[in-house]
Amino acid sequence: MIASIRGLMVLADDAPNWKIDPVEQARAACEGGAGVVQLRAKRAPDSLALEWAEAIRAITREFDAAFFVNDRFDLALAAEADGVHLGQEDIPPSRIPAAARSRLLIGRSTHSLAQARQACEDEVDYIAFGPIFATGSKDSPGDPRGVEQLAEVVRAVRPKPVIAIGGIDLGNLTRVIEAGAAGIAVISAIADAADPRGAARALAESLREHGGA
Ligand code: TZP
Ligand code: MG
Repeated sequence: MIASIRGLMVLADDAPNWKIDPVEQARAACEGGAGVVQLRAKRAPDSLALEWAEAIRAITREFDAAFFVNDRFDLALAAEADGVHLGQEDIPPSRIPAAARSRLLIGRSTHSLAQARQACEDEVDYIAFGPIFATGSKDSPGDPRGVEQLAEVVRAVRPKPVIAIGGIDLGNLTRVIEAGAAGIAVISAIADAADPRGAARALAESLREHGGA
């Protein structure tokens, strides 16, 4: 079982605008040195999402990376993922059945200080906070929260790891790590890159350099 979630988390996403599918995104992420992959299948039927999850589980095992499934603890269990990532509109962490909880880590998306504090009370394993910057990768992402709010959340939930998300790239990740984030989660920085593996490597290296890995 993974001790703590930090560093580079790549969301392998099934939006049709990306040039490569979630499994290819996951492979590029792992080859580039990502420590965590999260499958974010918002559109695919369950049977295809499970196929992707099983393929990504095999790749992450090969690279010793952690694997999370977005939204769905049933798919996470079926694919033997390390954890499930729950948004504010998903089943609340406290309602995950104990038998599933004992096998899965839980990440929680938050968009405010109050939600982050609640996630802490729910004893999740990491908190994602964002969007930090503007992003086109999520429907209705809300206003960018910025690095000051990120720093406030980090202080409020310490020592719980906070993963920053939303519009993060090589150009702004230093500010995110300086604000105290334990890591970053990205979609377009990998899925939309001309060289996804190289993009993952550059992010992972920069994170290590700045103490965020
Ligand atoms: N949650 C908050 S912002 C976001 C999600 C899933 C999208 C992040 O994508 P990108 O392309 O890294 O901005
Ligand atoms: Mg969700």
